[in-house]
Amino acid sequence: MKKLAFLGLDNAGKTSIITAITKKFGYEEEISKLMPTRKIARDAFKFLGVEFSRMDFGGQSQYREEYLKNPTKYISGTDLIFYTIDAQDYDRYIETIDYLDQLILYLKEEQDYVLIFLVRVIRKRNSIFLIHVKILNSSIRIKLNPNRLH
Ligand SMILES: Nc1nc2c(ncn2[C@@H]2O[C@H](COP(=O)(O)OP(=O)(O)O)[C@@H](O)[C@H]2O)c(=O)[nH]1
Ligand SMILES: [Mg+2]
Repeated sequence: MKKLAFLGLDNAGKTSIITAITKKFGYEEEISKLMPTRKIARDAFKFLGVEFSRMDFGGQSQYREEYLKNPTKYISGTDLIFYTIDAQDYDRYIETIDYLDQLILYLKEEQDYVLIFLVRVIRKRNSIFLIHVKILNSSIRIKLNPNRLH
């Protein structure tokens, strides 16, 4: 069983991305009605014979505090982490980088995981996702915050 986690601030687009990936077609209406995720929404699926468990981490500040207080309980053993940022939410860049920074501090102690950035951009007129994916390896992680991660 592989564990996937979607993390990021509230309103970053995590649940929308999961919905779009899962449904492939006709997801626009469902996305337009999404409510903020409460705590963690879990589901499971099978792909190419491999079982995946997927966790969509609600991103409101009280939840974030709880995950960071007890990361072993929530994040430990995750194979693939999708950290989602809303590129158009300029006012929250510092808040999202701060959350990512704290997660990375914990992840430093974890082994064998892959961190992928999903940067969401909404084109208002036709509601299309543009997803830029970047894989971080350990050397890039060090670059993110050289003072604290060495
Ligand atoms: N117009 C438009 N709205 C979107 C799109 N994707 C997400 N949204 C809206 O953005 C808001 C936040 O998305 P959500 O997936 O709930 O964020 P989460 O809190 O990170 O799970 C929701 O109100 C969605 O309806 C899109 O492609 N176009
Ligand atoms: Mg959500």
